[in-house]
Amino acid sequence: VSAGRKVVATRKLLPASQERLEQQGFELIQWPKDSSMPRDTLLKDIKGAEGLICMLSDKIDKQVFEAAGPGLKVVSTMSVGYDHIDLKAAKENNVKIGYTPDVLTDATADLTVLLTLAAARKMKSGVRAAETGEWREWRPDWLCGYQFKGKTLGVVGIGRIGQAVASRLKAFGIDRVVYWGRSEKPELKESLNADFVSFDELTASSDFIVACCALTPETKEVFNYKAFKNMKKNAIFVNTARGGVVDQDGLVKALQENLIAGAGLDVTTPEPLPTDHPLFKLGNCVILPHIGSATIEARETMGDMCVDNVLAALEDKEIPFVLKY
Ligand code: 8YV
Repeated sequence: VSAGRKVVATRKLLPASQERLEQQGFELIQWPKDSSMPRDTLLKDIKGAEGLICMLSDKIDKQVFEAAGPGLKVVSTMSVGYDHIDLKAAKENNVKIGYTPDVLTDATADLTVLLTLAAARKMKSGVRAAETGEWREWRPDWLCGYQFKGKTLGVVGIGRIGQAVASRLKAFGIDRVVYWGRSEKPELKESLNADFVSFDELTASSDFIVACCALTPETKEVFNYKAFKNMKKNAIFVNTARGGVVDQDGLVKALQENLIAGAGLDVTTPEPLPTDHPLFKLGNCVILPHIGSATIEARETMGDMCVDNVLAALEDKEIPFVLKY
């Protein structure tokens, strides 16, 4: 039935996802290498496709929709974030967007806690010291970091992931949770005893500051030098959202000047971050290669959801995980 109907994937999909698409008889064009499909290949291969499976590093803009032609029904992104998709162009071209919310909340919240602990307890310097022989005598003041008990956590973007981070860190002893975002969420007073504050109050009063927000015009580079300067000297800043919420030069300067105690980043600008970037030289900055959702459980489910979204759209059924935009 579906012979000749094409689905394009910008990455090599998990085997289970490939099988499901091929069993349905769709022609699956995927980039065969361990990298992402180059843009010129995407613009060529997308012509006549009905479905596109993509990731955050693919820019899905007007040009892509135009290259696809009128047959494109769905863009199915293997992510909860959708800042890489031009929603206006999607609407103009009558293309639905499928995404993968919820199933990566736990994985990403766990990794946010990991980075917060790593930065707070000077893990990078500790690992280096252990591996290089810099570890000699025990000293009472060596590699001392900060603990959570009685401290304030500031969450920028307290959606699903931000709330999961706050409840985890409360179990570590966090006393007060403050948040800033698009709007106040009164129900969070009940569930997390969390208070809505201004961005300036959040940065000035928090000991741990986590960015879990979407990248939007309001959050773009909201963490700039001025914001870091406003933070406490003992503040730990963690970003598992998008590199674009940080003015990275401002962060480098703030860390070099010890305006804050440390940072943990799972996201940077650009990605991958060049290995000679000054952030890598700083002992008080831990960097991971955007692995927030990288658990077997989350990624398998994300892969399934992605295919569910494509198959539903191609069968003209309701898309199960559709982005309402
Ligand atoms: C994805 C993410 O792994 O879901 C998101 O928004 O940032 C990660 O979980 C990444 O986007 C790959 O598409």
